[in-house]
Amino acid sequence: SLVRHCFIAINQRQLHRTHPRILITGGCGQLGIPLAKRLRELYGVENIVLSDIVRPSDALVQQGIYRYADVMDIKQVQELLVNNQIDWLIHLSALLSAVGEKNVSLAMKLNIEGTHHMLELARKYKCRIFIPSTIGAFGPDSPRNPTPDLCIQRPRTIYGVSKVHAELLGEYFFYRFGVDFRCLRFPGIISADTKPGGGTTDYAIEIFHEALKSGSYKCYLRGDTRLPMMWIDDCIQSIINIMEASNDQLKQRTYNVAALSFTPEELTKAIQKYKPNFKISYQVDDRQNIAESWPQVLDDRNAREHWNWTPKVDLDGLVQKMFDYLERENN
Ligand code: AKB
Repeated sequence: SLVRHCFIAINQRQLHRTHPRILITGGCGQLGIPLAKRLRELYGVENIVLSDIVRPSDALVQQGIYRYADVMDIKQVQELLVNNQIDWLIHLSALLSAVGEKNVSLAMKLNIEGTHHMLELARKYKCRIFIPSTIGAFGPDSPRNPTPDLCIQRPRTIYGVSKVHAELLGEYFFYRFGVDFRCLRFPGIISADTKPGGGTTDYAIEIFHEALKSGSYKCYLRGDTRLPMMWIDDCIQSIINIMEASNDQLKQRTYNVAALSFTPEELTKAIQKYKPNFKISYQVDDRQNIAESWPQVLDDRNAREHWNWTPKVDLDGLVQKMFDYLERENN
């Protein structure tokens, strides 16, 4: 009969599914949009569900499936996961470091309870789950140059505390329930086409916009504040690499990933190669304290050794890509 025929066809489609079906939460932020774009190229538009609580732009809707999902409402995410036969969860919803300090209760709710919900769903439905961590998961007692994967972690921001919580809980779910939890500690991520959402490393993006707009930038960090940073394409590639790595390759569940480290002074010099008249001045605020408690250089040798992590973009490459994109946009 027709019903039986359809049933067999659906089952065959499932059996022959070669790509994972992926749900991205908090997908309208700095990482979600470029990540969805790349995953759609790799695994097919129909296999990637981007979700968030914001109204998407027309362009975003045209790129593929977009659904409303609030990670505070576990049932809603559960329904999305079941209806779309999700295999991998990529949980990006979080308040970042600077904005988290301005709204600690919301950061606790979203970053901690949201993570509980996603880990529970990964356990229940046997999904592979990726949750990003950050250099913010380290604190003033951690070694800062370089900072290894395993060391003292006593962060002083709610963002950092919530990310250590995610690392520990994810690893607990892995050892206790076999949840395929994977986690990367990211440096400041620099991108041209998507904006960061209230972090301490945001200066390294704002500076480019101001260099083009006004030719000068007032930086909220001191000129000698060294922080680890990474170009967005490298970040996206690292997520894909760790998600595709075999369980044998992963000797641990949480890895540092690094690319470069620079100070505002060094970034200014690199910018001045393209814009010789560019000027920087400094007006330091609370974010300086946060930055000073974070790693200056991340030690990512385990990621390099275990699953061949290799970033591609250096400081000059990053500056060039940033100006290329922004100048194209302005014209
Ligand atoms: C922030 O500055 O809060 C983020 C991060 C490094 O996690 N960009």
